[in-house]
Amino acid sequence: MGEKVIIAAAVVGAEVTRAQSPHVPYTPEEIARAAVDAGRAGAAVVHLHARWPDGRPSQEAAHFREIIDRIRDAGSRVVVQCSTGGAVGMSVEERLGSLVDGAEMGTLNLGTMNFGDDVFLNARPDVVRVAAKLRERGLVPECEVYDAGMLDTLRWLLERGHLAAPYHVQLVLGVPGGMAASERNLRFLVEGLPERTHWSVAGIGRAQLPMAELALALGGHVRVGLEDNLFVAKGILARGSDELVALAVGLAARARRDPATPDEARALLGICGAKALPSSVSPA
Ligand code: KMH
Ligand code: ZN
Repeated sequence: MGEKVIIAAAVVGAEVTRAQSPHVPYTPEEIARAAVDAGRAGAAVVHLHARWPDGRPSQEAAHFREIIDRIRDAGSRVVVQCSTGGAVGMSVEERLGSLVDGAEMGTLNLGTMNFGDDVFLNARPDVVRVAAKLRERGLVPECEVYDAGMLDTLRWLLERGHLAAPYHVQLVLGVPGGMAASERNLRFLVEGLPERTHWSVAGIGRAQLPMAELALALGGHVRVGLEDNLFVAKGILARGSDELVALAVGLAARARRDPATPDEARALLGICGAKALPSSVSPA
């Protein structure tokens, strides 16, 4: 097989609700199960948010701890990435609650933008603060890029030493208010990345699988899952993020790309040695 592809599963997010799909996980137990299932289906990384039992977004450390403990108790070695984006309207302080022991990566949102009818606030001093927190905790940042100017912020962070390798870039395309999920936009962003940057695409809504297919062809990595898209096909809800991961695995096979295992993803992402897994999780 060909070059490895890291498939990430965004299993819950902060926006999608049970009113939209009964398959959206809410409790730590449900979110952990979704993560473990996604790992079994071929995801190497899980992008985690948390919820209160009624579905409201949560950045409570206790929720993230319970989710991670449950993932590891189930024997999964999947790479754990915690969201520092949380939900619109949360303070940065609140958003940082997710960076608990056991996290291996954390997201770093690179700028303020319209997010649907809301505003997702990421003032530059706050971006610097989150970057510093990730470094302090020894976590590999995943830089979330929604628009072209955020690549300039990425370069600014690198030049000023606020960010250094290893880091990963997630190109999130199709958020209303951000860059549309088009081939032209993806190619433009990829060309603008700093050299040797590894990148992934998260297409929103029905763009998820087409963007994944394009990323596979262009040598990038992919993110799928219910956070970004609830459907496996027009009008057919995904029963879980694992179904979307399975579709991404199929696309990878067609593109002659080989899904990375969690440990291969750790090596590619520079996580090796960053965080030890509990001894209860036996080597793959
Ligand atoms: N929920 C969005 C406002 C992240 O996880 O870092 C932000 C988000 C990005 O989901
Ligand atoms: Zn997220």
